[in-house]
Amino acid sequence: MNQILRKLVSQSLCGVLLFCLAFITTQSVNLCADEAAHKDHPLSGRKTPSPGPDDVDKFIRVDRIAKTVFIPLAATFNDANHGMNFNGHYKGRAIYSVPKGWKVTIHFKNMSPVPHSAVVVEQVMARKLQVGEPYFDGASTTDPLKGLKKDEEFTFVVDDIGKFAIACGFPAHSASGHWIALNVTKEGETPSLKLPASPL
Ligand SMILES: [Cu+2]
Repeated sequence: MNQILRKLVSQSLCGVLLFCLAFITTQSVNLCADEAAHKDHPLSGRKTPSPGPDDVDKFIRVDRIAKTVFIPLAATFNDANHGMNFNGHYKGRAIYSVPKGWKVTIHFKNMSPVPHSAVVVEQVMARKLQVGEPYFDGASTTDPLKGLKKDEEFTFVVDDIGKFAIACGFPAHSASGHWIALNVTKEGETPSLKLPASPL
């Protein structure tokens, strides 16, 4: 009888321990996921100031060996330009430069309930009511005219030198300033991001 009781107690202790372990593991996985999200996308909020020159490293990650550039891109990062901004900037005032032949990965996140999207077009197209097709293969979120995707990553190779825009493809947004600049420079140059000291 005593033996059966001991066995029962040890079995239930084991169960409790397993439950605790599972709980702790889930919690740490959640923490890791949160950390990863924050790493990709610096914190935003309606009243968050637009990032300036000191914040550049948070908005561009460069791998010189793999020749890749990673850009976290938050639509409606804050209230600037009535929310029609990327990472708090608009009308081309944030300027990414990437040398020809490099691969660019953009992690798009829409922080607002209003539809937004991202599509890379020639800078002259950014003034149009509809910005049109992406200039580089794969350089847009899915169905940019509708802008229904909230979180999407896309990768493309910049195989032409010129002045481009990362524009919102939702009708009239880019014409209202919802775009930032992407310049494709000569091969051999260093990727960079210029952020203005103060947004308009
Ligand atoms: Cu938009």
